[in-house]
Amino acid sequence: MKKYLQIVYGALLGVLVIVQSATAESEFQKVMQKRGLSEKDALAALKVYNPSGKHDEYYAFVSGGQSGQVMVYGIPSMRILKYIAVFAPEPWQGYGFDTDSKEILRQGNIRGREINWGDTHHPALSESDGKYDGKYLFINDKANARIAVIDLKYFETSQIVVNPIFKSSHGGAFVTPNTDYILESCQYAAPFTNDYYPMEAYEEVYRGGVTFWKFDKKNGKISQQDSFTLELPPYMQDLTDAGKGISDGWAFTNSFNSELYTGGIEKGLPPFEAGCSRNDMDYLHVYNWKKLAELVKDDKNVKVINGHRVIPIEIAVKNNALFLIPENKSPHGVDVNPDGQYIIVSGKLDTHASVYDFKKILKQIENKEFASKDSYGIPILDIKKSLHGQLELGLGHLHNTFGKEDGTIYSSLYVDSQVVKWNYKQLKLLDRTNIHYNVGHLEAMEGKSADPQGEYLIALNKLSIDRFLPVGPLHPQNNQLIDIGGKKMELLVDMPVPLGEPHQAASIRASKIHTEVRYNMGTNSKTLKPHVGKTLAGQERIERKGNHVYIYSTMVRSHINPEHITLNKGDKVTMYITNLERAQDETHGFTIDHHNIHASVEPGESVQLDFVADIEGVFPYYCTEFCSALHIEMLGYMLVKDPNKDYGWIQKTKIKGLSKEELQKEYEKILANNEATNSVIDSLFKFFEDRGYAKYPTVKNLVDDAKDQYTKIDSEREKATKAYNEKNLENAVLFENMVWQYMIKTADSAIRAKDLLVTNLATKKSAGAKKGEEVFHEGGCSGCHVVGRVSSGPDLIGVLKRHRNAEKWVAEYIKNPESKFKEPYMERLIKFFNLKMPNQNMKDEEIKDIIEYFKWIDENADLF
Ligand code: CUK
Ligand code: CUA
Repeated sequence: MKKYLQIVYGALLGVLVIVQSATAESEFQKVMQKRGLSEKDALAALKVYNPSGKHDEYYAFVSGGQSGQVMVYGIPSMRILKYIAVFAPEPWQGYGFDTDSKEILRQGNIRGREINWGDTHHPALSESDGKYDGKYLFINDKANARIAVIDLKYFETSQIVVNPIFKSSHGGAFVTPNTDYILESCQYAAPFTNDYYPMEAYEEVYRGGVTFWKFDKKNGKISQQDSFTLELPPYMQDLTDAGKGISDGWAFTNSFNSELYTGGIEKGLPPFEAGCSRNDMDYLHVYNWKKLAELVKDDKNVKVINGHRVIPIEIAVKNNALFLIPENKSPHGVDVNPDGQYIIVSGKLDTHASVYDFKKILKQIENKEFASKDSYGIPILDIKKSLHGQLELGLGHLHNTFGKEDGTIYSSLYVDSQVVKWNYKQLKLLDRTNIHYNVGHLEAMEGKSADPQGEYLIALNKLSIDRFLPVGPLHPQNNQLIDIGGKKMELLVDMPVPLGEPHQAASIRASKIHTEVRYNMGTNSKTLKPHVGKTLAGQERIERKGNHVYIYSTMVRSHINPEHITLNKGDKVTMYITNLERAQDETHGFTIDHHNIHASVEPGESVQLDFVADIEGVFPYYCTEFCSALHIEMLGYMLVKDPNKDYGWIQKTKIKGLSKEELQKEYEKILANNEATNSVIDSLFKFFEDRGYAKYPTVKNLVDDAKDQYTKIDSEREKATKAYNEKNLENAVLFENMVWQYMIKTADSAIRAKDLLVTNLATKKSAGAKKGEEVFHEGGCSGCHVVGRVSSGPDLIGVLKRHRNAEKWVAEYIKNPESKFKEPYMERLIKFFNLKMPNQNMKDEEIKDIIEYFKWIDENADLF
């Protein structure tokens, strides 16, 4: 066991474990024992654990199902990073509660009706040459046939489009290899128009289709007028994938109702589920989107429905752009392999996976070699001539994702609750592993791109039954992480998903995502243009135009300007809020009580809130993010009076203040205090200049923030002096207090910057020095000794120079302090600090390391 752990340690950490590991090892075993973990568990834990501050290797974007959101988590840690609000209001982000985000959410209105939820299924990352480029994410709403665009610079929804002719859509979002189009195939067939047609009109009028949403990569928007739809028979199209490599220009969509069955269980007819799976075969739709995109340019090839261009079936057929191939009944996933030659169709009701060969398909198309035609006139290819082959995988094959090695694919078996690894070229089974219950989609890293990365796989399971602490009848879903880096798949960890049902995930290497941390001052985050309500410091104001009141306000640590807003009942209010911060992560939230509004105002952002002040009363407003030590004081009052009422009887009370002498004392005290603080700040700023801080971007950001805060001091000081000269001592004290607030904010950033700069500049610690530092802190030395200044014990800089034969002397002293107390130098120190160093029972090895640490301190003495 000991040996085994040494190997594990050695292999994982890449270090040689020698004698000292005996302690670590037994600790390790103790914890394993206490928590009832096996060696395998411990190994799995090591593979997924991120110590504080360490980032994950991949992002996973996971559909949030019925929440209408997208979930983002890190892999391998499975730590949730964000829920991106898409089709549903989300208060934390202010989404749907401030005016600008409401505009995005309302782009999803259908026939004038607000839709406040969505059923998200398939996230898709934007691609360049079939590879993920990390710029945009797209997600569909199955329930309402909508597609949303998320800008990955900001992780915010930037657009929602409503399909003008579909009533539901499942097969989206899937992108073409350069993100020219986002594909969205219909699911439940319905008339394209908004008219009533009885079910008996199913064959004649109900239709399926695929919509090609034109995406403009430059401005990050779908162009609705450049988008179009290919009409398809009402076969209940399911999932879709776009071709790539040799099949670039083509796309593939499967379906499950070649029977054209229309249900009617309440009339005594067999239900949909029986009727839709009566035939042995359904249809894989094969179409040439590049050709369709050409055809649509000519008006005579299209009919316009609800203002949207549709290419009729017969036009597509006539132009050799649409074909069908039989597939085993009611399949589910369809996935094009990384080089584009093979199309894998999942069996679902059949135990076999089918691998179609695009070369064979193309040959038949070129030779016009068709087996037959369907009742809509679409040519049908021979299945045998199209297949590369089939392989029996197991029960309930739903989805696929590709591995790194050529030909490897991983498939989910919903009924068998397994993940199978196989080779689709050689049609050979390689491995299978049990997961928990009912897996739907699965995602190996970048597994649907042209460049799969392998390493990890997530299984998105529908049921969690007994996996987690019970939370009532509605269970979380269960996403499981599997290590696929080795020969055998290894299940690593379960993650409860407390949102909606996650269908598909799209993963991407973390280094490909480049986000912004702030906006240019006064930006409307939804348009990325300057906001009409952009307000800079000093421009805060309240303007009234009739009964419409415009409030131009700002937020900055730690006040909201203005702090009093008095309105008449019935006033329409437009409130603009600009977050004046430049510092990373200095978000302010804003709400006015009882008004159902909330905004999250990121650094540099301006937001707009619109509401009617329709109830009389006093309504505090405040910042909803704990943004500084004075966050709770970040408040104001909205006072709404009824213009028809007389409030003249209200007595205004005056607060009794301090005496003149007391105020004068207060004033002098705070002046002195500010001067002292200022000299600390000066020395910090000098330190930054002397050390070339600007070379380190994160340090520079912090210093810039500090300087930014510092510049605000002058005007407050002016106000203080002015008040003092006008003998308004009360205000003089308060404004000097404001000076101090800004100094504290300056120091707050500056001290963080200094710590970071020191870490950047210091020489590298030896392994011993590193350990020594740990021992120094853990052993309690840092309770009395602060490096760089005298605290309750002496400063340790130069401790190795203060004694003859110092290394030996210091070692002896740590080991046995009492032995030195009688030395004259020590007698003086003890008297000065009125404290004797206690014996901390350090081991020799630890003392050696501490000395190494002291050497490192001396090497870097000028940094402290
Ligand atoms: S679907 Cu949910 S498990 Cu919408 Cu891709 Cu298959
Ligand atoms: Cu701003 Cu709290």
